[in-house]
Amino acid sequence: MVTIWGGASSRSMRAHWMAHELALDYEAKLIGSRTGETQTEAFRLLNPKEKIPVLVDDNLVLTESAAIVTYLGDTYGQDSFLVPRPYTQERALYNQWNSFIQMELDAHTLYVLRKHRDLTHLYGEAPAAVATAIEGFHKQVAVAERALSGTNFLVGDHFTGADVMMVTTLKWAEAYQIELAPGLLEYCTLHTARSAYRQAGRLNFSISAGA
Ligand SMILES: N[C@@H](CCC(=O)N[C@@H](CS)C(=O)NCC(=O)O)C(=O)O
Repeated sequence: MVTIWGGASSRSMRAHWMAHELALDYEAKLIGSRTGETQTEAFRLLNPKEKIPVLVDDNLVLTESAAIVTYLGDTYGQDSFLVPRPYTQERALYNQWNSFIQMELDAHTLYVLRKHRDLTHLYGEAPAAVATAIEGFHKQVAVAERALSGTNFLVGDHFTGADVMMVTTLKWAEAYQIELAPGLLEYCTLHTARSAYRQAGRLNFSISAGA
């Protein structure tokens, strides 16, 4: 049986949302970041990065949210089209969006705000890095806004794991009071109305992250 570790974060939401899209019967172990639960000996054996989300499926352990989303679609949703089939142009575009989201909208931008605005007691103050992260987010997210004008989907003509990645990231930005263009807000409204999003959200956000 699949187990997904982690809750309370946008990144763990990606994993739970995809599992719910697939109506997967899985076990959720809702541990939060900075609660001490990612530092237990048992968890560190699974993920020495001490981070969530983590997926365990038999002897496979995955510790990156985008890899988890793609693995779930590939393995449990072959007829769902939630992840485009390998060796297709759609798959190449899907991979590109996921890399873009992880690097340009998440790691280089929102996560910089997380570290140097919310968690200054751990990572220190860096006002210049915060300012350029916000600027960088606006510049990069405009690319997504243009790509989504006239369509509700990042890849092809249907919902995919790339939309799971994008919507969770935009909701994270919103939670940080970053103003999103109307087209991106409409895109979020459409996809957050999906029942899988709502069910996964109730589960994922039923716990809190540590301070
Ligand atoms: N690149 C990883 C990032 C995972 C990550 O940084 N997770 C945070 C929560 S959103 C975490 O577990 N932090 C633990 C901590 O800082 O104690 C992914 O996308 O899964």
